[in-house]
Amino acid sequence: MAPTLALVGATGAVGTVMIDILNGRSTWPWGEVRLVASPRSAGKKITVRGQELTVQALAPEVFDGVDVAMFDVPDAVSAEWAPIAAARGAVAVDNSGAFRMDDDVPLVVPEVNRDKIAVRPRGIIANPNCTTLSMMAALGALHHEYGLRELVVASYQAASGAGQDGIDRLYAEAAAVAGKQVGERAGDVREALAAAGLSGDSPFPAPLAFNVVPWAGSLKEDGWASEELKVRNESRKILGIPDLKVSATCVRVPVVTTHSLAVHATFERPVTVAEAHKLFEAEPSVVLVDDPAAGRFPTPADVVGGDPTYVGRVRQALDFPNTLDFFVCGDNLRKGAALNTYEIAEALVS
Ligand code: 11C
Repeated sequence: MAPTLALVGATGAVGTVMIDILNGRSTWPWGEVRLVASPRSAGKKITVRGQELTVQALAPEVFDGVDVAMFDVPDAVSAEWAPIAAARGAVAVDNSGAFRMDDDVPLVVPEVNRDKIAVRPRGIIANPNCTTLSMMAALGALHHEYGLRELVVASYQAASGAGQDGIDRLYAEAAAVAGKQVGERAGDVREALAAAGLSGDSPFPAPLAFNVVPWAGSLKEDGWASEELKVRNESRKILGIPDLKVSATCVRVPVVTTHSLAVHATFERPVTVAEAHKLFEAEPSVVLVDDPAAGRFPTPADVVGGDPTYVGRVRQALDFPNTLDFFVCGDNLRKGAALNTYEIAEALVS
């Protein structure tokens, strides 16, 4: 019998993208699909592959008979419910941060460490953070050939990383500054937002319109942001390099969807730009766009809505041996979240 798939968080920002992904797959290994959400969203109708489904309220019984349950919900909801799904016989594929660093939970990017899905003592597989994920296919391909040793990254993260609230806030701020001459005097963006009633209650700690904000996540020890530590710890676990040297600075930019990263990666062996290009071209989930003379490189405006991650601006670092600099862009709601989760689910039944 064809396996049963559940999607928990079917009505959220990532869940909505997941529905789009389910509807667009060219192959379909599943039988029944169950959509699950909070009691507030229960009863909603959503069409999946031509069939209108009713969203069910999250309860232990919804996992009975489910083979794979994908979770696109906040950390606390996953922490409580993924083990319940696993206890009822499903494999939980969780997109939250609740289990990623648990030794008994594999953290999987199929292009890089697909083999890890086989060993899952808790019945849970974790999906990485969208910032880490956006560079993993490209980095994994390079690491496999040249042995990654050090990684220094700066991220340029989209508002949708902060969920629907982040998207709504960026649009509201953009409307408040539209047509105004702001960004020329310290404080004038804040004044424009205040005049539009947008002085508080933002998911971002500073204005995002006409600005960049060097912060993502929550405050951790010694001034690090949680997002920066996730990039470090998750990269080490996915690539299987526990002592990888990593330093990350995470920055929010006024982009709705698609995270970008400037990557400075040092390898055990020398690697040329031509060799890196060849590897990127051979990786099906990476698109190489690297012709600066023609003004061609990846940008979020061109990448959003796509499944692959895009790589460009590949350079050999002038003053650092065995080091490449490059720029990656990935849709943080697709490969960065829903798509990778779905690819893990599909790998489980293929
Ligand atoms: C952001 N990357 O852009 C975060 C969102 O650990 O899954 C995803 C947080 C996570 O704010």
